[in-house]
Amino acid sequence: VKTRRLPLAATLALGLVAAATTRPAAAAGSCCPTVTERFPNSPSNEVIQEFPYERKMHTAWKVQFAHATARGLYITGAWFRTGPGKPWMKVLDELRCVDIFVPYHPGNPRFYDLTQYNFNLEPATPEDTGPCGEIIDGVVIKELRHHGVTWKDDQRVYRGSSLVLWATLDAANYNYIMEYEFKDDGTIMFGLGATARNHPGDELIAHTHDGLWRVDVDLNGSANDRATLVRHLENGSSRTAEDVEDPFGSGVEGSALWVADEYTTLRLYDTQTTNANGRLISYDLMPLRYGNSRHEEDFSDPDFWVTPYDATERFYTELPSYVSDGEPIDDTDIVVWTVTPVHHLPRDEDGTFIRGTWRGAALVMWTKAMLKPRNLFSRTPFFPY
Ligand SMILES: [Cu+2]
Repeated sequence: VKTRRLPLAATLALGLVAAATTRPAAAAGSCCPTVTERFPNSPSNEVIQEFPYERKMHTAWKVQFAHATARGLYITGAWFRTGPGKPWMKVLDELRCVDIFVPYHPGNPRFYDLTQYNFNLEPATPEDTGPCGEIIDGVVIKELRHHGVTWKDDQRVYRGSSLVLWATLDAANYNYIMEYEFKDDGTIMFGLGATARNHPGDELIAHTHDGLWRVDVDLNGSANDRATLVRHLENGSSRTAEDVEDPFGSGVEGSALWVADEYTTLRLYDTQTTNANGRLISYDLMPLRYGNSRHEEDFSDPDFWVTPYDATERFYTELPSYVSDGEPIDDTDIVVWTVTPVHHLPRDEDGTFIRGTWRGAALVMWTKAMLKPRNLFSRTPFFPY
């Protein structure tokens, strides 16, 4: 741990939205905020993280999570507070990786790492937590992570932080890091990091690891959700461009492609909630990926699916049948499904055979998706107005 003077923005407290009005000082000689105990009245599966700014609480996340065999780590609820005195606003209901599809280039094997096996989370180690983390339930790591510059304007700058919850799915030889990041500006990032030992017998065979996600955004509550598809279009020789926004699936459940040229964005509104400027609040779902995974399986053809909420619909591979009856999805409780694909081309950095035994660990390869707030604030967060 380096000893250095702390910038103001780094004096964050791993904190609690208890009645406390004074912030604990940062630990001397540490780049970490002081880690305090969890709020005693919180349920054991809940963490609350404040992001103070100029000695007052500015934003905060309250996140509930769960973990289970064949499910790994998942989020069961998340609420955000946009400022001091503002109420908690619900953002997420369940956010879960419902399967991980792993097809190998020769056609076989084709693993479903969550629904085909009973994999558990790997016990967390002190080395997992880093300097600013703690272990919960022996398997979940909660950390405060500095994510760099949030905004900068000449001599002014705001360096942001995130509450990160992660755990490692022990998929036999393989490991998946399941990570959920809640940024101080309201952004949520989620994804899988693929690592550990390449499949025995297939160590040098290329494959993909497709994280298949069920994303239940319940902005300001479960009712009155609306999904639209936003596309960027260039108008050829006129040199103009436009962005068009259409109701997802014309208001009926279905699927859509992510088109890189169009910056395709799935926008998720609450139709009844506006910010101080009178604009509807929403979250933009944006993939952060290197390519698209397309396989023989029908569910892999599109990149986004939207269905009405149905507690019995839990399997990504069943999506083509879920949407076949064409239920309406506008201004109701909806669920979004999307994929975070990792393309794994084995290389020597993954490991090597030493006297006939494979030794090494594939360096973590990430693919994520981002939920970015739009008009959730009415002006720039953390800006010294
Ligand atoms: Cu792999």
